[in-house]
Amino acid sequence: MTCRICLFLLAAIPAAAAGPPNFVFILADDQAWNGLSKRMIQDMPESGSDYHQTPNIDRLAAEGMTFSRAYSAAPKCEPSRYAIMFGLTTASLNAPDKRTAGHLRGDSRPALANALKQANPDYRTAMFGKWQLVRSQSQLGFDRDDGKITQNQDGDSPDPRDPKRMFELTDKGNRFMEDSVKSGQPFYLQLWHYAVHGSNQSLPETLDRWQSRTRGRRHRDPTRAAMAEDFDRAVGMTLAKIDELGIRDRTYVIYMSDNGGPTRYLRGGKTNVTEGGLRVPLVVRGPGIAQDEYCDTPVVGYDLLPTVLDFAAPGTVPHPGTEGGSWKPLLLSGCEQPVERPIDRLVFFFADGRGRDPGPQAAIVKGNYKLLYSWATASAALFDVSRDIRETSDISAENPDLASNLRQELMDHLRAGIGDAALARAEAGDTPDSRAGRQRPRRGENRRPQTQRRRREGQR
Ligand SMILES: [Ca+2]
Repeated sequence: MTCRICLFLLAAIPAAAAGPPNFVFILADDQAWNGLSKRMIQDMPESGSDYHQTPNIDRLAAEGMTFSRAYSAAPKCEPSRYAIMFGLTTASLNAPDKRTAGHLRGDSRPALANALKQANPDYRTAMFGKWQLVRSQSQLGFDRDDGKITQNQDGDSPDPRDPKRMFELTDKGNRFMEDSVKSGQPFYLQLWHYAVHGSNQSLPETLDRWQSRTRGRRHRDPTRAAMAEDFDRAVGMTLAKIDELGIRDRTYVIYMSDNGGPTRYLRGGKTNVTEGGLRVPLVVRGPGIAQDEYCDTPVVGYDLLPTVLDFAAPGTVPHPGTEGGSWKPLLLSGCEQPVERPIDRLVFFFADGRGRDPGPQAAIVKGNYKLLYSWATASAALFDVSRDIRETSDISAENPDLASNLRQELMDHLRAGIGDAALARAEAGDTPDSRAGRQRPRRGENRRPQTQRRRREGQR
């Protein structure tokens, strides 16, 4: 172990010598925990796809650390992204869905790019791709963005050679990296892809190849597999540019999905706070991180803000109230060091229960234990997800004190975030989204006609 730590320290020296590191944060949309051909748990075949092929992202994982138990902050796009930007749980942001984002508590806080530029004004920042947040990219600290296009929910593209606009935003990101290197400035680049959200789009020739291939059991939709392959190619173009520019040894690449998706293994999927909705692929590569490591420490999307600050400007204290913790000690120790968070719990809250089973839910995670609470049944269930990843055995009866304490801690956290009145409404079945559901869709939210209808893959 001593020798391993020495290697980590030696590997970290070039980054320190080269000045502040760069960051490329690639966020997939709706990619399931087992949506990559790379397994998220080394000895568990079900943790990888038996159909999709993602060689470039798999290679990235082999060059860095794969997280077996990474959680999105929420089981849906907008709240998950808000939480990443502000380093807070969606409950504390009071942003369980985009319709409630108008009264975000995070609005007065510096978002990730704001905080990074405050810590070191030399940083150039850019955000390309799916945004969907109420406040603009520039308000949240980005120097460059691609504007209104980011309100395109599905990323549907009129260009058959650019499915999901994946190559367009990759090109923008590559040009931004080139410019940053030319100017001699460190950079933070967000590439928030529209892939692999439905509706499925891919290059025609890619789809042709997948139509004739033998399908898997967990994944079996050729239109989705073709989109995953094209998306992986786009990620490969970003990685190739990093190598071409000669900045791999001072660039951290973070690859993650914004929420879970269909796995045919884990319980639930998108819009559930069960493992299927929250557990996502996460890979981090960069200076000081050993190759081909797996880490089963629980981490969450709202850890990214303190992680980036810790690498970019060591010693910078995140804004008071930040709930995420830095992954830096963990990444540089081969998963030996813990993630220290101001609060010793992960909390998930999803209030949008309109027409969905099982309705509004919340969850709290502490160590191996996870307590799920459902407003539809006003009941809680306790799981040891280290042994029961599929959440099949409720152990609350055998652990009544633990279940009771976790439930109380969860409700206290929610109450502090959304307030007594909102919590009382949730208890009464009147969630923010059940009320917002009666509103008319906002302008710009209408989808383009789908080019390839997504086939449902047994999400539940
Ligand atoms: Ca999503």
